[in-house]
Amino acid sequence: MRVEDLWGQRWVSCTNPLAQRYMETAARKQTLVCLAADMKSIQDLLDLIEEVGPHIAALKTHVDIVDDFSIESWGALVESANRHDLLLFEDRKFADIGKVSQSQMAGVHDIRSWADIVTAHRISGPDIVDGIAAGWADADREGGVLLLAQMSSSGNLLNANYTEEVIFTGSRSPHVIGYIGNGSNAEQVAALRDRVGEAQMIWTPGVNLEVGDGDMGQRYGHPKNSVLAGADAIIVGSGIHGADDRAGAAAEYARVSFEALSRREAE
Ligand code: S5P
Repeated sequence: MRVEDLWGQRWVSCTNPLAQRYMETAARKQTLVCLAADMKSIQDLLDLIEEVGPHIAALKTHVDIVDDFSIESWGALVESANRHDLLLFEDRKFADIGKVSQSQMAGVHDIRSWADIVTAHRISGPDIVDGIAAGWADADREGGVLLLAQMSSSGNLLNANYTEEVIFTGSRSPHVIGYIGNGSNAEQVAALRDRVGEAQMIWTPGVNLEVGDGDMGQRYGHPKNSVLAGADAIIVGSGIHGADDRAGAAAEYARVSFEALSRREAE
């Protein structure tokens, strides 16, 4: 299917190069899955990517949970992500002042040198986005920020007014490619899409084929409902890496998400 037919208005309006690369990859591989690869060793990460790589469109990491991290061995993960044509997304959830966020893009993990996308909270002020962008610029690279507009965890403090401020900031910055939305609640995703319009992405964690409460306050909605409500990527962790048949699970999330997008655009 042609990418413009699959994505409709989103393809036309959402012109950020990283967003366009994601949409092309998703169309070619027929999947909207961003894998939340919450593994604790580099070998576990590499094994997981080898198994599920063909069924996912992006790879999300938490580099600071990897026990045996070194910038040299991380190179193997970057190489693997490139080989599978995956955007590399470090879910760092930056939250400090702009200047410190710029420094945190460097440091031991040197996120600026390998991540295409990072997450950030808006809590400290809008300058955090410029700080992160300056971090990439220090490494002669450009990347995209996903601002947390909603969260999937129960009791979070991101209320509707806060979400509004996040979108106000994000819509004015060329560095913000979109938002994290609450995939556990399709009505919230639909409300977010109404406010965001067509020009930016919404990626939703808190999705699982088994809906309901997860561990430690996590909540899950169905990935199909999230995509029908306006999500462009589903962020799936334990639904894939916790499955007995990880490749089979990834293929199923790919099928469900891709079918939902095709249905959304046909309606
Ligand atoms: O609100 C959020 C935002 C994020 S980025 N809720 C989340 O769960 N996440 C991330 O999504 C979280 O850090 C984890 O990596 C992933 C969800 O994993 P799962 O195992 O619950 O699917």
